[in-house]
Amino acid sequence: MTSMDKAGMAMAIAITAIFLGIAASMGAVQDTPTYTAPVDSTPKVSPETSEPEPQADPFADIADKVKSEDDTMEKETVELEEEISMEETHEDIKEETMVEETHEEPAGPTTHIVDIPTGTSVPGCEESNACYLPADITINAGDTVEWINVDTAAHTVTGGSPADGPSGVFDSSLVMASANYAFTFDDAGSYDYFCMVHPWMVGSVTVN
Ligand SMILES: [Cu+2]
Repeated sequence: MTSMDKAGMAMAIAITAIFLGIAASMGAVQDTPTYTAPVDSTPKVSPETSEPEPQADPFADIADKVKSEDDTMEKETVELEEEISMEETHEDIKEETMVEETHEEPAGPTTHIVDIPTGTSVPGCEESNACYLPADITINAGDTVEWINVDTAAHTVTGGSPADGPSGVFDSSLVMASANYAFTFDDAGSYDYFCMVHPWMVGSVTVN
């Protein structure tokens, strides 16, 4: 054995002695009836291990998982918000286009004349669809139709049809000879009308 080995052995023995001493003292402590070892030793052991993190890791994992789910939801929310803002942009463009189209129309609302011809108080005009002239007219929303009774008899311009009766949308009541009746069509649609006195008299207004 070299002196170094001896020194090593001595060190080992010394260390072993220290451990034995500690073990003995711990045994002595445990034997002491007044010492409440579990309560006192537990807080001492915990800091010595200095590894509270492994215990916290499962929670950290859960926290990370929750956080990543939150991030995913935030991403989805942002994507949805982007889609909504894109739709709004499209609507804005549509509205702007519509406004431009409205501005491009120079004429504005117009009045269209429809005659109630002579001799319509007896049947026959319906054969050539000439009880109102023109019997079928197409106009734009906001335009007015003015019916002029050039006949010697009184007539009506009544929304609806002889089969279904008055629609209630418009009704001139009796328009006497040489009198007239006007109605402004604000809503697009197809409007049939007839004469309540002479049910063969029918016409229509198509509003674009
Ligand atoms: Cu009539």
